[in-house]
Amino acid sequence: MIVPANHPRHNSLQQRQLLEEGMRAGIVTPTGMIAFGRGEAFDYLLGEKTSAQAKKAARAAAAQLLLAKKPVISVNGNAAVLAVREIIALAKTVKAKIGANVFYAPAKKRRELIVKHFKKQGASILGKTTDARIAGLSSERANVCRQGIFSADVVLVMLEDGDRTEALKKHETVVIAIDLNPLSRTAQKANITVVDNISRAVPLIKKEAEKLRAKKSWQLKKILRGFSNSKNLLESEKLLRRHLK
Ligand code: PTJ
Repeated sequence: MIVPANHPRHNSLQQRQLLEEGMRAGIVTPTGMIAFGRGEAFDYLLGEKTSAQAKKAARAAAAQLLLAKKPVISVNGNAAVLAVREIIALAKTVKAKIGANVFYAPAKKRRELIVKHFKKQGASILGKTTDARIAGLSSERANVCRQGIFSADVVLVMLEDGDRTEALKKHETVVIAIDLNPLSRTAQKANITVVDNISRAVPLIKKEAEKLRAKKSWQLKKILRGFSNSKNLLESEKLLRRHLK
């Protein structure tokens, strides 16, 4: 189906279609549709646009990724179909590896399909096979590549359940999350949370990274010192409440 360009809900309908196609291709888990629906509801309440809080968090996220020695962008089924080109572009800008990591079965098959999906767009990513486990996770999310997520100092996660952020933090990894729900466990536990739709947040972090690329490391660290995730999340929550009044 072609979504008419002038339809008032064009972006949302297009994303739904990408998910539907992704599910038929075996990349997106059926539960991913539910997760997406939850995100859409939050996006609606946030006015479907990037907030000032999200912009601040995106700047901090860009600074953190540029400071990282071994940054990795972790992608699951939803992220792969919703933002494949944007993720590749961000990875190039901040010199990050990309790794497929999924929760739902058939995990190995789905990771292979995600790797293939990125390959079609010209990017080689990790995750086809795994050779290490993140401690404290009993789900498939524990299975990672030693040279990727396992040894990363900074990991960007998006559209996720909360367990892994907690486990990664115990593993002494700095976690940046993209999550439309400022109250979610992932959002609350991450070091930096960008409360925005991944379709807007990923290009925004890239844009910020391009602006910050020439900065010295002390200048990037200063940006991080000036950012409080808890305050930023509280502001995002207030924004939601204002929209509900
Ligand atoms: O591909 P897999 O097997 O790894 O599946 C992963 C899913 C997405 C099914 C799984 O991680 C899951 O169930 O996630 P949750 O617990 O529903 O959490 C998803 C979070 O992402 C929720 O807080 C949503 O509000 C948020 N979210 C949904 N869509 C978007 C989003 N955040 C940013 N952009 C979106 N488009």
